[in-house]
Amino acid sequence: MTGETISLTEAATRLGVHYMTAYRYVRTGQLPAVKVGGEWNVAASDVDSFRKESAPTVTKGRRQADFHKRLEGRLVVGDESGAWTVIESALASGVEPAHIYLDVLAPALAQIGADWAAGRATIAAEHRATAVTIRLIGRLGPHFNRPGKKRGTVIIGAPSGDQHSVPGAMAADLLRGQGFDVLDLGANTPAESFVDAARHADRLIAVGISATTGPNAEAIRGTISLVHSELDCPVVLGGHALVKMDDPEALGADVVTSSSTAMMQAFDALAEARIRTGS
Ligand code: B12
Repeated sequence: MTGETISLTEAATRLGVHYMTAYRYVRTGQLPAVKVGGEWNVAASDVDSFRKESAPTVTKGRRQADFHKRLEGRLVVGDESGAWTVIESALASGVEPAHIYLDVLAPALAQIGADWAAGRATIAAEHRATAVTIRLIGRLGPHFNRPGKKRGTVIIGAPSGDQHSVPGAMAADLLRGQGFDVLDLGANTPAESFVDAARHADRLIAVGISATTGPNAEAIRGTISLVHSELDCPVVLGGHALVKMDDPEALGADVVTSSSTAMMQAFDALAEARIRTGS
């Protein structure tokens, strides 16, 4: 926190609200704050910005669109209960669970990653954010359960050498919401483990490779090649790493997707094809 720092009591006075109201602003991620010696401290500049943004001319819609900003503030300080309060507020205002991932959590993480890359956020902040994110995903998971017969199984995982498990976990829930059974193998998955999981899957639709770490083409290629040589099953490749890759199609996957929407369409199409061929 840079510049003048004030207590939450002082912030409440400057905002003209009761202390408990100011506390609620903090816990719902609307007002950034850090706890020092058991007391919440707030940057005076944040109180000024908050006051301006809360002026009557500012619409309610703008505040609602800020869920990802609010969440980001709670994630970087590792405040799980505050982060969950932001998610609950978003759900209560009608944001669908899938959009909590795509429009609230993913942008918050992207901003944290960009801040880390630019030297504005510490590695510790990124780790705190990840730890809370994993717990938020655990709490959001049941929102993606769909009753009824499943459309088949998708195996998903990050290739060997890739430590990013969160993107695959989110992709897995999005697919569960579309009626698939999903086995999420997590980060740094050996190629053989993809094959082993796929061999034992009930009505296998496809293997999905979640690639986030950039320079990892050989591990991705090796995984795709082993799945193809051992099993008769399509491989779908997706994830943030593809954004910077020159020619991801050359890695040998049957489908390469560039967005979450394209990912869902790809697995939909593979499930439909399976029904058509009766395989
Ligand atoms: C959290 C995080 C970490 C955590 C991961 C913890 C975990 N358990 O997941 C830790 C701290 C371990 C980490 C490490 C590193 N990270 Co990192 N990390 C991030 C961060 C902030 C968030 C990632 C995330 O979860 N995003 C949220 C998801 C939802 O976003 P998404 O990727 O778009 O996922 C969607 C789609 O891709 C798609 N999808 C995902 N999987 C799949 C699979 C299939 C089959 C399909 C079809 C689609 C699909 O669906 C998802 C949901 O919509 C990103 C920033 C960012 N922009 O994302 C950096 C980021 C990914 N990391 C980066 C880097 C550089 C690293 C490190 C190399 C840093 C270092 N020097 O140590 C290491 C890599 C270590 C390794 N060997 O893998 C860079 C990657 C740049 C690049 N492409 O190479 C980023 C972009 C940060 C940045 N701005 O520079 N990181």
